[in-house]
Amino acid sequence: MQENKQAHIDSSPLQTKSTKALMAEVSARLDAIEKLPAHNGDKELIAELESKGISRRDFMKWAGAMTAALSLPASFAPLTARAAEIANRTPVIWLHMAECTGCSESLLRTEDPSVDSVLFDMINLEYHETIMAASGYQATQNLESAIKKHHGNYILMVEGGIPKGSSEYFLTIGANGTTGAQECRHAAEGAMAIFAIGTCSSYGGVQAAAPNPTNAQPLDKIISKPIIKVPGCPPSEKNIVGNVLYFAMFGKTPPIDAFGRPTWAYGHRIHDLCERRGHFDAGEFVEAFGDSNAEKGYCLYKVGCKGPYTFNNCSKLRFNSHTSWPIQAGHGCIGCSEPNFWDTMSPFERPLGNTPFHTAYNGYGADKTADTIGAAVLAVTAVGIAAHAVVSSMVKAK
Ligand code: FSX
Ligand code: SF4
Ligand code: F3S
Repeated sequence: MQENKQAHIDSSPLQTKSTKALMAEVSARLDAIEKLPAHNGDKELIAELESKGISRRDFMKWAGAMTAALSLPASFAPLTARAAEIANRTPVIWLHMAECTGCSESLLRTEDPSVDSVLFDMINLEYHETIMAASGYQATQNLESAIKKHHGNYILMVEGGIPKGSSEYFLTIGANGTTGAQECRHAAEGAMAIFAIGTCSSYGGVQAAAPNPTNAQPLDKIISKPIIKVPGCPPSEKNIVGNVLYFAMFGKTPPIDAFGRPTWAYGHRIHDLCERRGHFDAGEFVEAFGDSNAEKGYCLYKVGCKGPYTFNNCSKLRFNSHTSWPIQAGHGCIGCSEPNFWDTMSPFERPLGNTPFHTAYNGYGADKTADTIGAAVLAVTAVGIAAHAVVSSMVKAK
């Protein structure tokens, strides 16, 4: 189980202040940010969006949806829009550790740019190895000067797991052979906020899967400052951008769950908001990939879906400009935003059944119903109609 060093900062500003007072506070914060120099000079977000075919009206609709996603009252939408418009004032240093770069790619490689991806382009990325031209000594120098120039004022984003201890040298970066852990510790010193981007940086990810030969660790095992975790392999662009906006507006970490994830994004079980949930409740399951039930869009539980144990908002916000998400595409959720999912959720195409599993909410209890149903379904799996009857009666009885 993951330790959570940040539980003490888990409180919503709306619980302690009136909406009006909070709006005034956010507005004053944004006024102060607006006075800072913009990193790309006269480039304005609205003009950039319009050049990509996204109108101001679309942008305001996006701001409304983002405000709702952040669990803020609708009256905050103009403030969310403003925070987005001035996102180019805050410098961001993005470090790559051991990973596949999928987190960056999820934001950068989009054929049909969304507000989120254009916004990400506008963000003052002072250092990001995937997109910068410099390499070798020049890159190292760029990192150093960004850290010095913006000391105390930059957001540090770290992607990837980090080898620790005697294994630290399994990951060296740059011309001087600095280890990943050294680089993280150094860059964390002057950061005003730190984001662990992706499951690797949040929980260790694929590198930390058994037998973890490089002793890869999550960022919170390397540095001791508070971290905003944005897991997912990769996380959606909305979850990255939403947390940046939240930090700009409130100057603090959003409320988090027991695994350190912001509850606005990771507060709901995939299973509870899944478009196939009606089929689960009705006992209608895909029995094998490619069967006629798959064509009908039935539930993927029996082919391994881990939606009942996974907390994320992909079913609501989806990926690639809201186009699709894993379950819509026809494969079960593999639990990619949960700690240690490579070990605990695999094999990915087989159900967990009643294997004990620890979720962020109430331990085993949160997914008890799904487990019970899953176990019953597996027991009668040979007779589809019987399974249907068993599940239906259990669902009615609960
Ligand atoms: Fe890859 Fe990022 Fe997965 Fe990890 O995403 S998409 S392996 S979470 O660190 O690059
Ligand atoms: Fe959706 Fe998976 Fe739950 Fe089925 S088991 S309803 S596919 S989340
Ligand atoms: Fe990951 Fe499951 Fe969403 S695999 S992307 S949490 S549907």
